[in-house]
Amino acid sequence: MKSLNAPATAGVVTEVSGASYIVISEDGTEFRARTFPGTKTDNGDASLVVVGDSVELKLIETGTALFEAVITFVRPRRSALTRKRDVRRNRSKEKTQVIAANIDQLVVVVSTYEPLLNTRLIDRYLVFAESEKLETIIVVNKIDLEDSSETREMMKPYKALGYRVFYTSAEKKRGMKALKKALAGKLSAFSGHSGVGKSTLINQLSGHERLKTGETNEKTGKGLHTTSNSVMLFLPGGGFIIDTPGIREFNLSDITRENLRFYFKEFLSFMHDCAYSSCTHTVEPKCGILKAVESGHIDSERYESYLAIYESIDQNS
Ligand SMILES: Nc1nc2c(ncn2[C@@H]2O[C@H](COP(=O)(O)OP(=O)(O)OP(=O)(O)O)[C@@H](O)[C@H]2O)c(=O)[nH]1
Ligand SMILES: [Mg+2]
Ligand SMILES: [Zn+2]
Repeated sequence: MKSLNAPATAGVVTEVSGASYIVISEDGTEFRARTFPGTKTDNGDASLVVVGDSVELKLIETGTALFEAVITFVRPRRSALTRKRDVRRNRSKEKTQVIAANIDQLVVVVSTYEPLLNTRLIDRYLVFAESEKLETIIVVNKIDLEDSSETREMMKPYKALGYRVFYTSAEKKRGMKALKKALAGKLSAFSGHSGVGKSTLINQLSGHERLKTGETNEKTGKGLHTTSNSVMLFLPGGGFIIDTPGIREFNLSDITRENLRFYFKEFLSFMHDCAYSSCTHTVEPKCGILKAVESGHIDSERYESYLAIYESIDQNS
């Protein structure tokens, strides 16, 4: 039994359920932990402890107690995958909810069909990843349902920009080896719409049927939001993966209309052609970006995404 005065230890949060956390210490021991009013942190987000957090623990008497440790300190986050709670009227920053912390790599998962491939969402993720300087890979799952040249065509601009694209079928176990290699030795978070197959892929990759997976709606092809909490799993061969709940729309709360242009990396080499230094690349004459779109140097779908995100950013926020 661990004694009350056991030395403090540190670990990583792998699971959150209500007010209870699973923390794996540096030597691989698992603890059931909780926070207490004295839990300290310098992180400003609404979420005190999330999956991926590095925390300091104080062990407590186990005996009859439900918990084996209390979290005394949540260390600063190196990175954070966030989403905004649906509180339209109160758009304060405190409402940003962290889904996963300290990730090295963001894995954007889309599916070819059910739900249908959506590059607008990919572009939102990429803007976020560029702004956070996060490595990103794109996974196109369910290639057993549809693997047309159109699908591959849609992904060409991403490859041209240097993003790595993986084609998989979690169902038919295709493309798993290459994906596994890209995840080795890193902490990666899988994110994407509900029903694209994130949990199914992670079950395949980790070799356990541990995560619950769900059907997609027959009529709409949309997922049913099966995963409700983030969970971190070990990848045999090295690396960790965080499964996250399906998102409806990806939050870009820290992006402004002014800095958005810097996160479309293909814009960078054409911006100096704009007549105005404050060019928004929407309606201005002599705009280097618009010219590049017309000449085909910038993909028009990517530009449409820029406009859509630009429009969606509240100027006053
Ligand atoms: N045909 C086909 N179906 C798949 C594939 N991968 C997953 N599915 C199915 O898609 C449905 C949704 O899969 P999940 O893994 O639950 O999707 P998810 O992305 O985790 O969804 P949320 O947890 O709701 O965000 C399930 O019925 C899976 O069996 C695939 O490669 N091919
Ligand atoms: Mg899931
Ligand atoms: Zn311009």
